[in-house]
Amino acid sequence: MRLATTALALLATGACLIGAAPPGTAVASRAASHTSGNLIRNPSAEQTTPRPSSDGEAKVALAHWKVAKKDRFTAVAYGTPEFLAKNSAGPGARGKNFFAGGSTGKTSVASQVIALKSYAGWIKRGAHFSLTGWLGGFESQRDHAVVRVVWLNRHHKSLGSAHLGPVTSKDRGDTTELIRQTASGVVPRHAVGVRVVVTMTRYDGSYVDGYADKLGLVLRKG
Ligand SMILES: [Ca+2]
Repeated sequence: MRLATTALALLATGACLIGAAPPGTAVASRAASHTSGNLIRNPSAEQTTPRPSSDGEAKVALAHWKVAKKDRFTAVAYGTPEFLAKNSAGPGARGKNFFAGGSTGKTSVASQVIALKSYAGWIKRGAHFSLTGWLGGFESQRDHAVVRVVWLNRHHKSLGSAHLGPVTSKDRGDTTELIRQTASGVVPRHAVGVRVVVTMTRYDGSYVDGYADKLGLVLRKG
């Protein structure tokens, strides 16, 4: 009897502790559950096979990104000569690599499609999105990067889009660097997916010097 009473008391204490989380904790976890976290996979060009070449010229495979065979879209390591330096203006916690257009061609494109099924409830009631990324290029060359999100309905047709960039050589003051860009809005109500497309375009030189890193797409409950 005595044991049973103690067990019950412990159970009651346990239940009480679970129910009595500090107010700050409860607020924080509620807020966190109202945002999706970054939906873009391999958003910072860190997952590559193999590692970027020492001259930045080789095409490496980027996990989760689709790149056409003819395209040279790739990842380049910070600090590669004639590219972004490790201390070039750009994002903090940038990792080792950034996205680049690659060694030849006029344009280079990488894309990925993200299913939004888990957020159907939010989207129906008007979810907000925030698209962020760091874009740039090389010295005075006009090559640039654009990041576009295209909202897709269940027939895979576009419901609208938003984009970042381009950041021009003038924006960069003819410096090799990355500048943060943002876009936001409301997710179209019939969206069941979103295609993220990174396009690098060359105007000068032979390398497609559109650069990008640390891309983010976050949904927020409306
Ligand atoms: Ca990176």
